Amino acid sequence: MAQKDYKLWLQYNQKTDVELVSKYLSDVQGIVSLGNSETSKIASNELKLGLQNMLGGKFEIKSKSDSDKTVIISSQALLSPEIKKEIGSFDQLNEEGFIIKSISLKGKNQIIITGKKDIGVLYGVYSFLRLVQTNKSIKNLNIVDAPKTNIRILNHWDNLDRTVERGYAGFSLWNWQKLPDFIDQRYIDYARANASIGINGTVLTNVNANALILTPQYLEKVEALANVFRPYGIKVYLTARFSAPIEIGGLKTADPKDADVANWWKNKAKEIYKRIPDFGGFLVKANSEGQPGPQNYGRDHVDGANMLADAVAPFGGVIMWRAFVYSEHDANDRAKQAYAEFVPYDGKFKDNVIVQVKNGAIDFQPREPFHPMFGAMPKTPLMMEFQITQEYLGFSTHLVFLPKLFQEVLESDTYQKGKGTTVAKVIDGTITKTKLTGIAGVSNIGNDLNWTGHPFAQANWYGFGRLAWNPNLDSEVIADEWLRCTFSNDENFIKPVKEMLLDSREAVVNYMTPFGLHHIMDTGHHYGPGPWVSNLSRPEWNPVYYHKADKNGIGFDRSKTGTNATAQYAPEVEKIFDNLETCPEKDLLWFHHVSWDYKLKNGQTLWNGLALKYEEGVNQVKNMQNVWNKSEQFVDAERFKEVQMLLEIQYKEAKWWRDACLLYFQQYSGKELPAGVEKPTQSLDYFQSLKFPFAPGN
Ligand code: GCW
Repeated sequence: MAQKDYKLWLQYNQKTDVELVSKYLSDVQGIVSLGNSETSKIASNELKLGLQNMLGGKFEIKSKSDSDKTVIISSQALLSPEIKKEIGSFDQLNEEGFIIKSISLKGKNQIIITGKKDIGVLYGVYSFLRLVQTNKSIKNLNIVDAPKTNIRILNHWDNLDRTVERGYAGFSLWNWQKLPDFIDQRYIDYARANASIGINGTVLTNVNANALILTPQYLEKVEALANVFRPYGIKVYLTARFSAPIEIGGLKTADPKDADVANWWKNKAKEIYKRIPDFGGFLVKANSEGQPGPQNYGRDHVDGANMLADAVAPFGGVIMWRAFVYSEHDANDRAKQAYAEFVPYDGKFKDNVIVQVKNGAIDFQPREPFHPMFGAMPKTPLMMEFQITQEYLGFSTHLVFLPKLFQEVLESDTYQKGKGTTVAKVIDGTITKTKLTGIAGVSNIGNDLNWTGHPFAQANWYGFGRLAWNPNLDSEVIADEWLRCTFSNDENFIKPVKEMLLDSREAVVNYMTPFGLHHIMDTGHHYGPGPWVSNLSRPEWNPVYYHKADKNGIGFDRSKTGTNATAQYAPEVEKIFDNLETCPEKDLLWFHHVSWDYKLKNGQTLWNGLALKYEEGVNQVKNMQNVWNKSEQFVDAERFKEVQMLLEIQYKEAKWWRDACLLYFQQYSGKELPAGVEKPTQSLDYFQSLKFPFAPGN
C-alpha cells in the first residue's frame, strides 16, 4: 500500500527491456567508493540500491579500483593522480558541483563521479542514476554540472503544534514532542529526497513565527534534525520572531538599536551555533501582516536585518529578510508597496543579508507579472520566493504543474541592465555579481503517506529543486524527467501525460483568473471562488479590490492613468505594460481597467473572451481526465485511482469557478453568455452561500 507514492521520483523501477539492461551492464558492473565519510556512504549505498533495483544483479561496493567497468565515486582529494589527470581541471566547479566522466585507465573502462567535496559526489550520483532512470545513454559521459544558486531552500510554514499554514498534505513532518530522541525514518527519507534534487537548506518553522523554537527545549530538537540532514548536505534554518527578546528573553524591548537586544541575539546565535555549527541562519517576516518588527520601535528593515546579520556573521550565518510587506495604513496600491519600501534600501544591507521576494507583487496567484523589485535593486542580493504549496491554486486537490509558472517568472526580462536581464540572471548573481544567491520554495510537504497530498504535487517539489539548481532549466525537461522517474519510460505514456502536465498551469489560470485577474479566491482559506467578497477589515484583503468590476468594465488600472505601478518596471517593460495595446493579454486586467466591449486580439469582446476562457479552462480539465484515463495500463492501480478521483474533483471545481465568476461578473457586464459557454446550473446566491469552515491550512 502506498509504497509507490512514498518513493517519489526515486522509484528505481526494474527495467524490463532486456536489450537496454544488457547495454547498461556493458558499461557498469561494479561500484568503487574511495571515501568513507557519512556522505560518501550515502552516495555509494544509493548507487548500489539504484543500480541493483533497475538493472538487477549484485553491485558490491569496493574500496579499490582493480576491475573493469566500475563506477568510481570519490571526492577530488582521494582520486589517484592518474585519474585526476584524466579528469582535468576542477576549476569550473563550485563546492557543490560534480563531474561525471567516462575514462579508460590501463585498458579498463571506468566512469568517474567526482567533485571537490563529498556532497558534490552525492549530487553526481543522483544525476547519474537519473540518466539510468530515464533510459539515457551512459556511454562516453562527460558531464560538468554545478548549482547556479547557493541557497536552495524549502520554507516550511510549519507550526509547533504541527499544523501547517497553507498546508494541504496533512500535519507537519516534525514531531516535536518525540524529538530529539525519536528519529522518524521520514526525516531521513525527506533529506534523501531533497538531496536527490539538490536542495541544500530547510527552514523548519513558519514565518509567522513562534519564539519558543529559540528556547533550549526546542533547540535540542532542532539539533537532532540538523544531525540527520547534515550528511545529505542540508542546512537547517529557523524563523526568528522579532519580539523574541521580550517573549523568551525577558527584555522590555526588541528595538534593534538597543544594545541589550543586539546582545541577546548575539548570545542566542552563539548558543545555536554551539549545538549546530553549520546552522544556516534566520528567515524573518517582520512588520508584515501583524508580525512584529523594527518598525514597532521606529526603526526600519535595514536596522532590523543588519542587527540580526551581525549576530550570525561570526559563524557564517545568513539572514533571509522577507520583502512581503504591505500596510493597512497605506492607501497605495498594494502591488506597489514592497517596492516602495525596499528599493530605497538598495545597497544598505550587510553582506550576509539576502532579501527574499515573492515572484509577484501580490501573493502567489495562478499568474502574476514578475515582481518589479527584481529589476530594481542592483546592489542587493535578492532571492526568489516561490510557493510550492497551492494556496491559491486549488490546494492539493488540483493537478497544476508549477515549474511552468516558475519558468515563466524566471524567464521574464527585467531590462535592469538592458535586454536579456532575466529574473533568473538577477537571482543567480550573473547580473548583480552578489555572492549570496538563492531560491526558496514554500513547501507542500506534510505527513500524508504520499508527502504532498496529490501524487502529481510531488512534481512541484521536484521541479522546484531542479530549478533552484539551474534556474534556466526548461519545464518540459523537468516534466519529462519527473514522469520517467516517477512512473514509466513508455513513450505512449510520456508523450500525452507530459503535455497534460505542461497544459495544466494554463488550465488553472483559465478557470480561476484569466486575463490577469487575481486574488478573487474566497476569503481566509482561499478555497474556491469569492469575487463578491467585500466585507474584510482591510481593503486589500477583499477580492473586489482586485477586480474592480463595474458597469464600465473590469480590471485594476495600474497604468499611468491609474496607480502607475507600471512605473516600477524598467522603461522598456513599463512601456509594454502601460499601453493597453501592447500589454500582453495574459496580464491585461492586472494592469488595466478594460471595458466589457474592448476588442481582444482575436476579435472577441472582453466579456465574450473572458467567458470563453473560463470555459476553455473547464475543457482543459476534461481533457486532462481523458488523457489520464488512457494511462491506466502504465500506472499502478493505486496511484491511477487516486489521480482519477482527484481529477474528477478538479473538474467539478473548475466548473464551480467558471459558473460562480461568470454569474457574478455578469451582473456588471449585463451581457449574455456567448455561444460555447455552458449555462450555470446554480444561482449566484447558491455559490455565495457556500461556506467552508474547516478548509485546511487556514
Ligand atoms: O500568502 C499569504 C498567506 C499567509 C502567509 C503570507 C506570507 C505565512 O495567506 O498565510 O503567511 O502570505 O507569505 O507571509
